[in-house]
Amino acid sequence: MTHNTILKAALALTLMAGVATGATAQQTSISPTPQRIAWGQKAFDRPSAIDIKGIDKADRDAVDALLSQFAKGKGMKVTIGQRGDKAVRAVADSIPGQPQGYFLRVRPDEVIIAGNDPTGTYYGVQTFLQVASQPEVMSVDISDWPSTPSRGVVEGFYGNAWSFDDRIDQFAFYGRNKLDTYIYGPKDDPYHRAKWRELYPAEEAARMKALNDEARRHKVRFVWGIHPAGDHQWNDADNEATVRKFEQMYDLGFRNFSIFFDDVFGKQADGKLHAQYMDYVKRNFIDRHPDIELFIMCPSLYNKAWKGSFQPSYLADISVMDPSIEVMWTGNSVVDMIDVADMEWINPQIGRKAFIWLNYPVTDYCINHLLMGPFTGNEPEATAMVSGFTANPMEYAHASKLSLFSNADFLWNPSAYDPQQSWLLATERLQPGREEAFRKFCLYNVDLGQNTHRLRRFNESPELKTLIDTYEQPMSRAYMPEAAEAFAAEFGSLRDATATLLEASPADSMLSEIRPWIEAARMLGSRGVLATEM
Ligand code: LOG
Repeated sequence: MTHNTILKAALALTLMAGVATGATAQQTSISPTPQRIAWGQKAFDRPSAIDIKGIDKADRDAVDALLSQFAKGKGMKVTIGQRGDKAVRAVADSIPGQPQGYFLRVRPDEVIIAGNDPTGTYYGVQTFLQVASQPEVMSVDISDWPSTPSRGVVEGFYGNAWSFDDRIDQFAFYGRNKLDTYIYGPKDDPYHRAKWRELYPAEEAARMKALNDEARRHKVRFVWGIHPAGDHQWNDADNEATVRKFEQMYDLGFRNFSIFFDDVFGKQADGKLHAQYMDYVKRNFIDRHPDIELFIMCPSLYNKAWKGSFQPSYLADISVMDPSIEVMWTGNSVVDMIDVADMEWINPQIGRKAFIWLNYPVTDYCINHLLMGPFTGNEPEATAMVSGFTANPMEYAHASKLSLFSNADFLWNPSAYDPQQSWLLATERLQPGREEAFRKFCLYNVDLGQNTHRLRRFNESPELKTLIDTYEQPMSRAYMPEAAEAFAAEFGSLRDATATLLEASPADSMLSEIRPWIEAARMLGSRGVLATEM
């Protein structure tokens, strides 16, 4: 590019940006995309204080979330409440009836946040915080609810488990993105798997309790999971050990539970024994605590490709379990995106809607890769056929948020989901002010490379690919200065983008977590520039 063309391009971009902001002044992109939204004109300038009506009756976590962003005092009037509360009676007819639904009205003289239930009120606040994140807050009416039940994460990978701080940070992120489920199953927590019979020692127990308490504050159901399948003896002693461990977790405050039977084979993978054991725990633990919500099982046969490796009756054997027990499923294979055909195959066999364990963006089987591309490949219509949908992430908790953000967006409102738009917004929210540099880096970290599970993403480094496609042939015949220039520009922009990220990395949890990949991308950029100069 000559200086002249750069100038022209820059001018064009500035003009376009100007037009765009002019037309959509201060309308924020809300994620997950609401089901119904009608924007109006400007309502008011962002207040620093709000005067809350309904504060005593409204859900405490919702009020706390509101007060984390605004001081309480003389200011904008905000009415908050739940269906049935006096404060929101005037809009009762506008509150959607779906679980976790809410109605939000932002007007020049008043804001109303009305939930159908406590989580709905909390989600109404989260949406309001996004609407009010601009200096000029726009009038809007939003009627919203999730299309998919139980949306979230299954921390179910092998290797370095997330840290305490990672998890605390994740729960706030889930709350903001309306993810309501976190299933705890890190294969390498000894008290989850290797030493499943042993109770957590006091110090560990206190930390687990702190995590569960924090999850609750963000309306996340922390599903505590146990993996006894490796050496369960299928006898009373081990059944009782399970209940004892669950009782410990119940006493710590846990109200959601799961049992994992994945990755065991032979006599440990007996469907009849699994079903009997699940029903035993249901009768002797779950049923004794009416306030327990979720009880989930991850079977040994958890994907279609493996059906030949287990007893032919495995799925039929577990299908007789109590119908309230959720059954996890990863799809057509271990690592697979979910479609309608997958659900049509599995649901009738287990006599219930499967609960999805999506093995993406987990990288425990391709650990030298980061999965930072758009979240694509799941069929929107399949979400109506699941009882829940959780994603197994990377051991890099912060970097996983890029994919989880879009997963949340997809599950909340599948028919409105646009992978590219969602990725653009996620990159902006996660690296505000540096989103262009971050996007450049991410686009070089999309594919999984050759791997045992054969999932590939071929849309990695598209700009570089275009250059190669354009110039490879003609360059083999004669040297082309414009090709060298084009390659140098692409490598140069990768080098500059990664320099920006490296500079910011000491103060940014995500960038410091993935620093080795940023260093590698910087080297690729610098080497590319040097090579083209040569
Ligand atoms: C494990 C899981 C692992 C994932 C990807 C399930 C149900 N279990 O093949 O712990 O993170 O694949 O490597 C699995 O997916 N086994």
